[in-house]
Amino acid sequence: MNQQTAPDPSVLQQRRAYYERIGRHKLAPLWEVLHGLVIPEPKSACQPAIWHYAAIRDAIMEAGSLITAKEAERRVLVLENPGMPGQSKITTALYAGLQLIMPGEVAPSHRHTQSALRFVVEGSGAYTAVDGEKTLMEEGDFVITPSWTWHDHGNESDRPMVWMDGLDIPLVQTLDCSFAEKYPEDSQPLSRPVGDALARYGSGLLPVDHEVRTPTSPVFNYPYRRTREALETMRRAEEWDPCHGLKLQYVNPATGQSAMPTIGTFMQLLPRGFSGERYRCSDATVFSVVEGEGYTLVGDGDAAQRFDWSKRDTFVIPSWVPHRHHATNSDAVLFSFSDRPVQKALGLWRESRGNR
Ligand code: 1HN
Repeated sequence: MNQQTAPDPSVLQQRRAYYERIGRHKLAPLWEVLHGLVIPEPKSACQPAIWHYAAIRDAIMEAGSLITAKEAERRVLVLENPGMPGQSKITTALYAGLQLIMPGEVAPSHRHTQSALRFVVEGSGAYTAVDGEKTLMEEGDFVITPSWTWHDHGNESDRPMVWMDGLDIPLVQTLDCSFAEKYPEDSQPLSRPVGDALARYGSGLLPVDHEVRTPTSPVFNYPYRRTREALETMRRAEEWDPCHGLKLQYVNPATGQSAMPTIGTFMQLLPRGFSGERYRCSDATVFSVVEGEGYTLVGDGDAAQRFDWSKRDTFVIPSWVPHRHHATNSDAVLFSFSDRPVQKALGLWRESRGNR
């Protein structure tokens, strides 16, 4: 951009008066805002942040004695990005929260146009029901609630369960296409046995006459046991990505596309002692630590922050912020999600490795 000399005060005065006049016609001068609109690279209100589970677990459990899941509808502590307080966002386009469901509770059935993912952080054996089918959830499971499907949750185990919710709420808000309604009863009727969707669509097979009607994966629980086993088998090939270790993306088996249309989901293995190379991408990413411990260096040089993490911690890296993952004393496994499929569908997504 070429430098220009500042205009004369009288010219500035004339311009201000002009802006005032045209404002009455619902008009505004682009030239005053252009350089803030079309910027050379992403500059986000979203800040890097980490939530240590050990530091917040008590607060999550305390919510369990202050309000029931039924009264709250969903008893969730929002993971608020500190750069966007009060906006219920973890990144500019996505929402995340930690949901608690106590033994014996039911979170009543409803549906909405926002798509949701659940990533199980603590507990075993609670369920979610989606469109007439229940799935029992275990730590590390990735569970999908597709847009406009009835869903309710319950906990028939004897321990609390906590999962991370990820939803495309800010994205849907931007597009003004939020619709929602409550089911007339707390729990929806079930029409298929537990495990049906995984057997039908998640075994490298599809029903012979399967037709793709919606973009969301027909598999709605991707059990951690299977994902972990895939990573463990793949590691024997010793083909490590310098930035990501071993990284897989969850896909819709009927289309080969991302499992959810608006949210990309990933699982990666960093072997013990892994020291990742610098990486950045245009999709702000939320990480949940499934196993192990390590740290992520966020940013460059003096401005770099070090996020030390261990099992059950959550951290977020904003768009285009360089970062490097390290696994210290053990193998580490990271789940992550972002708005990558949206950016890719629109031809916007970028990434860069190393010092670029
Ligand atoms: C929702 O429906 C759930 O179904 C969780 O568990 C979190 C946050 C905002 C709007 C709807 C759920 C939510 C939500």
